[in-house]
Amino acid sequence: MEYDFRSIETQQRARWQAEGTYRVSEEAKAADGTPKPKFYALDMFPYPSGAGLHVGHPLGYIASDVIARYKRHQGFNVLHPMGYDSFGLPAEQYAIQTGQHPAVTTKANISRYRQQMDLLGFSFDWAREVRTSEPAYYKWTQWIFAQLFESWYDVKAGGARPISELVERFEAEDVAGWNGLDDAAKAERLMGHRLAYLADSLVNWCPALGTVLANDEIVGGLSERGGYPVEQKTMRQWIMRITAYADRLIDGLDTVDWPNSIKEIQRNWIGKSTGASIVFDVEDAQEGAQEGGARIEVFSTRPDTIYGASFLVLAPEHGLVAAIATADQRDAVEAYQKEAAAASERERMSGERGISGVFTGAYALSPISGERLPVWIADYVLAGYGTGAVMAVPAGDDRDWAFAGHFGLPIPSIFEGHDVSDGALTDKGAVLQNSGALDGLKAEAAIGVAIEMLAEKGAAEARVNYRLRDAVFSRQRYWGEPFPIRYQDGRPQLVEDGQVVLPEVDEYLPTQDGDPPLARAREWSVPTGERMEYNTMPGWAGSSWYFLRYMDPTNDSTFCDRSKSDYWGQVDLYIGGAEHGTGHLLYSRFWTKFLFDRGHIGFDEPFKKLVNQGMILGQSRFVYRVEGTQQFVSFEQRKLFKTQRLHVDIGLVDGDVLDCEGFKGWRPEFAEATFTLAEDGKYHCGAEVEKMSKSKFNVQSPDDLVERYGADTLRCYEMFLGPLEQAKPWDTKGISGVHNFLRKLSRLFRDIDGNCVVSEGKPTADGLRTVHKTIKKVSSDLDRLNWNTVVSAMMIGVNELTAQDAHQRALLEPLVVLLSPYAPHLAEDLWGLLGKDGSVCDASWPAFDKAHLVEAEVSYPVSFNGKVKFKFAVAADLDRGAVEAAVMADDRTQAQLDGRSPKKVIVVPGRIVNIVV
Ligand code: ANZ
Repeated sequence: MEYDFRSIETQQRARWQAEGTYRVSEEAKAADGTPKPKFYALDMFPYPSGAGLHVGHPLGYIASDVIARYKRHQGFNVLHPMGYDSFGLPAEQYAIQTGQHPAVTTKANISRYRQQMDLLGFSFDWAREVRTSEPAYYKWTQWIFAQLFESWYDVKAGGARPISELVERFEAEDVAGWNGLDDAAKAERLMGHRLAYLADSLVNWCPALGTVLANDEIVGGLSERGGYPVEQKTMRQWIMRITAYADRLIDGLDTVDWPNSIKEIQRNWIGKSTGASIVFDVEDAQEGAQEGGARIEVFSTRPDTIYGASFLVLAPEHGLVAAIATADQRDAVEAYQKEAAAASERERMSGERGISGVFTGAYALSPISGERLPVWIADYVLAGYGTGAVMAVPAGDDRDWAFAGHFGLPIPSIFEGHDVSDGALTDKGAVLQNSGALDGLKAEAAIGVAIEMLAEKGAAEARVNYRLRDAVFSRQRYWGEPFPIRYQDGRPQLVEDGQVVLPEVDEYLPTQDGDPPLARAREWSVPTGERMEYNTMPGWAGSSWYFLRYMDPTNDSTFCDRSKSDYWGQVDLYIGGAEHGTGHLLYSRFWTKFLFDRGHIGFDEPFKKLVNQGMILGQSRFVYRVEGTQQFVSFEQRKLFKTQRLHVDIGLVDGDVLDCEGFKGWRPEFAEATFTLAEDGKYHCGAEVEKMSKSKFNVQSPDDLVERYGADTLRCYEMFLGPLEQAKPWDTKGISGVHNFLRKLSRLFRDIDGNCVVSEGKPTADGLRTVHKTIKKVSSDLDRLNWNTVVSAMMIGVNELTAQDAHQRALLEPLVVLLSPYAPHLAEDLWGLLGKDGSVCDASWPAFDKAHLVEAEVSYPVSFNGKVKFKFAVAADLDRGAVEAAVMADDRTQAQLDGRSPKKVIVVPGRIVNIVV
């Protein structure tokens, strides 16, 4: 057989394993003894779910593997590792239902993933595998947490510093009476500076999941996982002071080569706005107000519009509301507060709840004009943003304008030529009027002047505000990293040796008192009066630094030796889904910057280049059940009845025709199914392209395809489907074509009986041209990360060589190397057939030689009076006169002339010959 892919693939994989082909070492040297340059190609590591891999998963892994192999051919020392993000909710949910320890399920899932990945011939160095749920790994996640706990952000120095330095400073300068404080007060003060700190915070609590969720784990007001309702609740939580890094997280984006869409998502998420905080005194503050009268501080990006402020609005949760509300408004205010608490932040922001608000009865005084401004509460002002209070400028802000209109509040006109009944004018180019000293200025100039004027009265200071919040880091779950924290006198202390191993519990549920599952741990022995931290870390903890651990995976004295991280440096190419823009990709940048600040690594952005692979879509199939019956009608009749559309496993459908017997046996509830068939006697299913997912029964497992066509075919096919970044429907129609390409390629090397047909003869000029054209195209496509067009270039090359009956070694050797990133098993096999020592993986990438690209012959279309009559091939280096002479001497020309002599012969060198008669 010329292409026995099954035996080839099994053999080559065994060989790679035996020879350690994919082991990498920092010591790698080039043939001449010089150190090789490094290249780090990384995939987002998977969460090992119970469902195994479908064909959408390996798409990114294949793409990164192609580049890893390409770079290795080019002489780079390539780090290309893989591991598992193995803490997480599904294993825990399963544990709750079945009592099965999450570690057991996780282990089983991992071995299934590994089996599937092994089939695909990746060049991963498995000796570097990491699993975030292994104690030897999370020991260092805990260590990083401890470093964060022991650090503060020194704004002057522009980075994180040890908290001990802050203590020294407090002591030396007796800052704010530090030396007189007792231990508890000191601890509390330091908590306000630590980068990992404990605080009461308003969190997104999901009762159904029994845990707190981060903003990016909530979609449309519901939990991303499971779609359960989420409510706001105050809890004492570990929090990461990511806001200290807000500016650097924005600036760093300019230094990385990422898709603009992801950079924009991060910029918006961080949401930097510059403006001022302005204070308004409350008139006749009610009883209980702060000494000296209540003051409302607002945050505004447009302090220049202060003359247009006609009322103030506080968030319903604002701490001053109770103090300033007048007696006759108190009931209405409290009722409104209750109502607003029930709505999510997103609902409040979107305005979909309509305009609502209540007057507090109090008035504040404008610091600039002394005017009395009524103070309202309304849910469009968010408690957690800025100061939770705004000065409302209806002429300049849409929401303020709508609010003023709704409640009949004044809309002062502050912009020249602006009719306030038309709506707010948000354009910063508008010229101010009725604004005292600001008249005639535009926002750009007026903002600074306004801040200065207000600052002189002590009523304002410039301020930068971020939408980004500090990140809640506690989860009330079992299957996560325990904190290296115990409590003494209610105060958190680091556990001395850093490591706390996840303890056994009898049930994976909260306790009766509502404590997280870890409170059930029996084996935790702590002195009386102490307890361990019961929360665990969130899913993003382990994944924020895993790319570093691959560099030094077994070190048990440090998370990653500095010499290793200096050697490998940043990830040169990171491939993964786009859905991690505000989660993983932001948090890992934050931790990287922190580790850099503290001198543990030498770079402060983790991923130099990022590519987001598009989603693979599945072809779903549907059956139509007449409601309330077991009668299924074929697609054509679905509208004749009241029918329910149900997903059916695509394995039971051929084209659109259902295997009815198979369907009955598929699931017990369909055992009694009866079918109304179409006119052709078949049951036709409906079809739709949707996300590939197990729940839609449209999943294609790579295993079946590998079994049928081989891993090399699947690899080439997945790349061939289209540009990596695009979403694309999965369709196996073209896979046999790709398989035939590999078979055809094999035939250049072996005949149908498997005998080697490679010759030692001299290659033809045509053969050389084909090969060098292909080298050129494949190299430049790979340099530009155009994975898909490489496959078509290779196909064209192989077709040409086949037509040329080319079997010369000099042509086939470079071809094998070009093939190797895409079809490594076959390439390795053919490399052996060519009698080469060592692995094809170490072969140098072929250089292309321009000289071979020059066409040896040119084929001229020959026209008579403008009509093409035939093609005429001549040597490319003939001059105009020689071409004319050769054409004229040809029989076909003489036949066309039929005895006439031409009036004119026009030769355009390299292009056409036109004969005018
Ligand atoms: C007066 C003003 C006049 C405003 C004007 C805008 C236009 P960004 O860019 O999103 O930071 N704001 C402040 N805190 C708020 C809160 N907690 N909830 C809702 N809105 C709040 O926008 C900041 C602007 O949003 C601030 O500037 C404030 O309204 C409002 F012509 O102040 B502005």
